[in-house]
Amino acid sequence: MNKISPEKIVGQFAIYGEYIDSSSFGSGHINDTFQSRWNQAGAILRYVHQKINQHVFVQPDKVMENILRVTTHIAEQNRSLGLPDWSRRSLVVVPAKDGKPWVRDAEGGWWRTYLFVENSHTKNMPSSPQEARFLGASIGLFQKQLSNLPQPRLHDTIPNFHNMEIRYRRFYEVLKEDICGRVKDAGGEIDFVRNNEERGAVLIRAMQEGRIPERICHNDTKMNNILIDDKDSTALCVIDLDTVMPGTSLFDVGDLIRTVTTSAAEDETELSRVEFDTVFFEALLDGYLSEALNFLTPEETTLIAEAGRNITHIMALRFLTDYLEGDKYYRISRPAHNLERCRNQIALIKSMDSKFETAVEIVKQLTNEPFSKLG
Ligand code: ADP
Ligand code: GN1
Ligand code: MG
Repeated sequence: MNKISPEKIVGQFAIYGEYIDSSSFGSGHINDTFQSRWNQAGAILRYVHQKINQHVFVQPDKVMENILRVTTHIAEQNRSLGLPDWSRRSLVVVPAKDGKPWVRDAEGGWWRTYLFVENSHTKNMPSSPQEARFLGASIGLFQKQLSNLPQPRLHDTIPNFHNMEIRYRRFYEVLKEDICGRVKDAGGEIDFVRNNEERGAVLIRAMQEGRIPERICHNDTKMNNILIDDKDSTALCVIDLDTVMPGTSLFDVGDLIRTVTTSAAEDETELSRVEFDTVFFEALLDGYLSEALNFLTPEETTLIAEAGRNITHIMALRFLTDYLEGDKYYRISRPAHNLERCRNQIALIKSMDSKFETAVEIVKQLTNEPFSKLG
């Protein structure tokens, strides 16, 4: 539960009407999210308010600068394409009454407001291959639409966010310090991440060596960061834009694979349920490549199957590090939550490993004979 209340804050945004009420909203791990309701001449409208996590995003003004540029650019492209509902297809920032895209609270916190995208929902797992396909297409489109964002370069809101060399360095420091005395409870998980360090660096090395290009990407494309249209289950709007910054397309496709092709939630503790599903994998990539195939390089497509287990590996390492460090980063709802998440991600990597050849074959077929199978 959120202990903070948005009531004193929301009135400082340029929202017309009479405030009715507000409540906690969503299930993100990072920011504090609320919805509010307003009576606008008899019609009830909702808004989304977020208190930005300043422990994670140390320069919220830079985050908001990126978000304004990205959302404006995508909205312009959707408008010019004549897409209906363009204001539901990218987040719309509601300014404060003083014109700024944020409001500061008495404790120095940073708040922002978005139009509420009505008649949409998020999910932690897809219900059908078709839904997976829509999700993949939405991230392919997102990357495509941002590929012509004018200069300057976006800010690195979290420098080295997916840099495994740096993530490992931090892990070894935390392991050595063992400030919570938890190392003894995580022996198997620690061994796994130690034994797999080399392959964990595969994407970051490909970037460092210039084998894959830098592109603007989202960097946090887990499926509940995509709003799904209630009406037809199409993927409507990519949200949670705090980490949109330069990276590789493979970070996004990797996080989609991690979250869309698993048969269980990220914190499922019954590990026999955690399985990599190749049918969802094929559908997801079929959708993604329908938008992305003509801008990806051959080296990028070759690494797609690897990207799924690489991002899952990053998450296993990050959850484990946070557990050992005393749960400073991710919101938890039970004491060993981060260790459970780590175990789950390791189980998913093992399942991905056991079907890796099939995954590679699927990517090969889709990239030679793109998006033909699912119609
Ligand atoms: P976090 O960074 O904590 O994950 P998100 O930006 O992902 O926060 O938002 C948390 C949740 O709030 C989302 O999963 C989604 O359910 C909901 N949400 C966020 N923005 C909107 C919006 N503009 N309209 C409707 N729902 C939203
Ligand atoms: C966080 O913000 P949210 O809950 O959508 C995290 C991602 C992780 C994800 C794991 C800024 O995403 O990197 O993949 O949790 N976001 C940040 O569920 O660290
Ligand atoms: Mg989120």
